[in-house]
Amino acid sequence: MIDKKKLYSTAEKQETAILVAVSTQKQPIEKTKEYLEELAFLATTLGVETVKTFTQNLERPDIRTYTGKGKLEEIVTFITANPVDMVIYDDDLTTSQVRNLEETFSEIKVIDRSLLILAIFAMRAQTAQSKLQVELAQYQYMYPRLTRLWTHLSRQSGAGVGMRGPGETELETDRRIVKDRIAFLKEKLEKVDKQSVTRRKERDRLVRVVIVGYTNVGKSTLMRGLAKADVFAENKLFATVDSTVRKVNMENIPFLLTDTVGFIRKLPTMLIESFKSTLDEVREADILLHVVDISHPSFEEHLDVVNKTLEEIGAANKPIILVFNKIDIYNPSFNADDEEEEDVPVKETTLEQLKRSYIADKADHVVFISAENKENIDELKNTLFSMVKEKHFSIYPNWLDLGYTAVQTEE
Ligand SMILES: Nc1nc2c(ncn2[C@@H]2O[C@H](COP(=O)(O)OP(=O)(O)OP(=O)(O)O)[C@@H](O)[C@H]2O)c(=O)[nH]1
Ligand SMILES: [Mg+2]
Repeated sequence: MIDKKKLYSTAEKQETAILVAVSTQKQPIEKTKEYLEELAFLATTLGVETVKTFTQNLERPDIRTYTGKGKLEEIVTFITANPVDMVIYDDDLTTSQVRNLEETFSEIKVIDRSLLILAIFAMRAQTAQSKLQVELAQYQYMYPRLTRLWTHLSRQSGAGVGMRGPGETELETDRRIVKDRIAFLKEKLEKVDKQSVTRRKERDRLVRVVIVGYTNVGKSTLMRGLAKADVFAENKLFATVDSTVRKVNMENIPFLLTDTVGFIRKLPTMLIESFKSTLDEVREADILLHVVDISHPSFEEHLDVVNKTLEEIGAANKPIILVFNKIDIYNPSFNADDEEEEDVPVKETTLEQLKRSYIADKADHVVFISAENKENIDELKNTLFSMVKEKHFSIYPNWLDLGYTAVQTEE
């Protein structure tokens, strides 16, 4: 398999990139700038340093070279004077765009948004299942795009796609090899998926609570707080790619709490397809804890992205608690609508103010917390517990007769 870790290795020297995005009528320049910040964060996660960003206002991206000719020349001039390792585009590129850009930039790598996200997933995958899921998604991404870049990369990695028979045309051979590999991975993944379905079935039929949300909002930090689980949390995107499940007891009622992969704007569709089994955890949830990073200037857009992704995977319309996290660093001046509050320092935005704000009306169950500082966790626990209890007694109406007593345990 093409080893993205090797590709973006930071061992010798930090790789550098320039980022490119186009602003359209639908995507004003402020949005574009913010998306570029996210793209730079994605690059950082892979150890790639952004040295410059380029944006251009266009009706729509150019079908041949994404940006227009003038901007392309500007980019070429820049990279001639300041050599970089790659050019990263904030949208997905078509095969012909990749081809044209590769020709223009010659030795410099051309990377698009999906490729970047796939590389991060490849770096983060821990279990055999998620490794297979990512590899499948990578090959599915690669198949329609088999271009010079890929043949070049595959030769470097020296495995998988690189093994071609002599005398055949490279691209055709690559296509066949990739196709075979996809079929092989699908079959292997199906077996692993079956095992995880069995594993899920074997778990007690306990109430299942799944933590969902945009990437880097604090899902794993919350999981640690609620389940005392030793899960990995980091200020990087997609720290979590595999799911972690823990059994939690609240007042003698057990339930399962799952931390899982985060979502992002334009999550590559092949990742959603390949991660079907991981996302089944979300689909099979009884209750969702949707965590939102309220300190992020675009938290409302993130909320929409997550809701849309939940719809896409068939997990909408579940009982949900909307958990606004990171209230300790929330700065309301980010909200353009709240101009009067522009100068209110962070500390003065009290929990009470948040509860009275329009944000509190965003769902039936809304809780404001700081997972890191353990602020207002009790309110979250109470809300969650009453929902878990209701569901639990609908599954086990005779729970109390089974010898379990619902005593109030001390915190
Ligand atoms: N200030 C502040 N930071 C927080 C809070 N909760 C989490 N963080 C930080 O936010 C970053 C991301 O936290 P994670 O728990 O890894 O987030 P996640 O949603 O699991 O992220 P992914 O697995 O990458 O999708 C870490 O640096 C945390 O320390 C909070 O309440 N306040
Ligand atoms: Mg996480």
